[in-house]
Amino acid sequence: MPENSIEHIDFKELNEKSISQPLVKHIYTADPSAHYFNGKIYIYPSHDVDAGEAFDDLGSHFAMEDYHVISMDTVDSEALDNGIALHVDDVAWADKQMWAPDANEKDGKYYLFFPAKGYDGIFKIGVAISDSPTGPFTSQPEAIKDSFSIDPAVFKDDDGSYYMYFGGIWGGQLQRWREGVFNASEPDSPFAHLPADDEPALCPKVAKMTDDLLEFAHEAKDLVILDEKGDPLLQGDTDKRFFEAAWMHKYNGKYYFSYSTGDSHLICYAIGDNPYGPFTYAGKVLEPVVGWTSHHSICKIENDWYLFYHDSSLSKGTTHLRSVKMTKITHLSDGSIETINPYRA
Ligand code: FUB
Repeated sequence: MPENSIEHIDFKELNEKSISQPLVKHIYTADPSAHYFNGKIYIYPSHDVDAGEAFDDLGSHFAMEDYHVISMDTVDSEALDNGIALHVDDVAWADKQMWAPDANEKDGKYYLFFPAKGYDGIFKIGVAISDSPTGPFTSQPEAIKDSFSIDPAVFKDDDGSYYMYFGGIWGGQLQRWREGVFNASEPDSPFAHLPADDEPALCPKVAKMTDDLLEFAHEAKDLVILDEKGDPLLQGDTDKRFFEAAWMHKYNGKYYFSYSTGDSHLICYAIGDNPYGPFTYAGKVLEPVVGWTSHHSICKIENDWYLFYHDSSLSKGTTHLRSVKMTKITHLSDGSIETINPYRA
């Protein structure tokens, strides 16, 4: 449901048709990365605000300044806002745009991974550490060496290795890193520097983390997504190719890489046999939500799997004022994921 149709939406009816309601309503939250740590649910979202920035296709209106961690005792409990966990003013290298974060735990310490623009206008990814899953987090003085672009998701594999998946095109600047260095040439347009529609799509990136979770253990690699014939998806496959919002989960020994298709407003997934891929496109997780962006995470809680996602229904379609929601998700017996429609017919 792209935002250009919002004038036709009856929001009262839409709320009644929504399969779930916002987890919190006193602030706007988006891009939820959910984890189940020590028997409790922790959600690491973006904290949406209206900073008065003009709308553009580079996402300048997403001018977020801090992160709040949301916690829940059980899937049916009230969702609690634990206050400011990290503010951009406390990150020496970051200037603005605290976009979609993730977190993970190792040896009793909690690591918040987050993208932000530096003072040079280039997105990098940073790490901040806390003794508590709800923060407050203390940032490292520098961004992760050789990090770039947005939307980090850090997955812990069964052998105790951690991998970061990241990247985002258009405002996320992934297209400017095609040669391994930031391409600063004009124009500064979301549509410049992209492959042609009949060329392989830009790939999300994957890097194993060092043991201390503070750096990449190797240069980030392309995560290739293949179509059913075994060919890489093309940039013109806009209803299937990667745009942003990387996430990884493991189910029955297979690796499920899920992501947003951005301008076609879907959450899709691809399946692989190892953390690096290649992955084969497998279908849709979530149909379009109200608002331009779609961003999610998939998390096992007790014996069930849940999709955490966002929409802009609470703000009546304001695309940068979103609300985090959750709903159960089903892996079918053939390993596919049942597609969710966020609004009943
Ligand atoms: O919240 C800002 C950006 O919007 C995120 O980084 C993207 O994934 C999209 O949801």
